[in-house]
Amino acid sequence: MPTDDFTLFVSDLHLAPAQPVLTRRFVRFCHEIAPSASALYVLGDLFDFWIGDDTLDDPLHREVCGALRSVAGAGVAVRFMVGNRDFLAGDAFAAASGAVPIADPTMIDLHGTPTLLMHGDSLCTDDHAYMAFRAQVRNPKVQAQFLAMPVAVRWQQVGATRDASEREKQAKTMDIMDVATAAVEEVLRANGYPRLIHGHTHRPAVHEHVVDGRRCERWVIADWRADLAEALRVDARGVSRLPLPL
Ligand code: LP5
Ligand code: MN
Repeated sequence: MPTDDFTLFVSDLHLAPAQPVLTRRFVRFCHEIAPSASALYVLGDLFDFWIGDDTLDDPLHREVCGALRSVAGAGVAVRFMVGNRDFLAGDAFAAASGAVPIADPTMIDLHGTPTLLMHGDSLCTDDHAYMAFRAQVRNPKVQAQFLAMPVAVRWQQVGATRDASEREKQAKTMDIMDVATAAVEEVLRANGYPRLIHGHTHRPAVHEHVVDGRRCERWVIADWRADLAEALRVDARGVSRLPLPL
């Protein structure tokens, strides 16, 4: 298997108009690095907030969709999983970006290694307040009501929700906001003990889980910051972290 056959994973970029440096970096990544890959997987929270596909004309959204489209146009399989910030990205976003939606979780084979892809938030099962919130906002009826509101009202609600979330996070321990080992073990067991790749926690690391005597690696992707960003690169030799240029 040639080592130039590689797959890239990014997550938690949190692209937002207030952080143009991140968007510049993403566009550069899409033009200079991603076109050489066989596939690019975006594993959630590409956007800091996505309040509906009717905002596709926002300058940031146009720029990001254009960049992704150019990757897809180069023959790269571009795949997109939603995160807890951009789960309202739907069919119109997919059409505009050329990124094909994938479910959370999704199992793929990478050079013979079964690999499970997730955003990671659904593994934070000790965070009961978040799990209740998640169940509520993933309810299609709640989403339809939200999407029926004017954009300005949606932004107000998202702002209030973000503030409430930030307040509540202050009172939570780091342990509670991390993935729960029991949830990780359950998903590994249910999927035949694969390698797991996820984001969400912003705690880049590689963990080893021994489940029913089977050894599984769990790779946590880093979030993007003004001074540091990375992609995970997987080729026939394994997984590595690829620092991205400013
Ligand atoms: O995102 P992150 O990593 O900072 O925190 C998450 C959890 N918080 C969230 C909330 C988002 O950050 C902000 C809202 C996104 C809105 C998406 C847009 C579309 C909305 C569509 C609605 C149908 O995901 C945080 C976890 C943390 O990860 C670690 O896993 O702890 O969870 C919380 O903080 C949730 C709170 O504990 C409970 C929720 C409080 C919200 C109450 C809403 C009140 C305002 C209502 C206004 C109308
Ligand atoms: Mn997230």
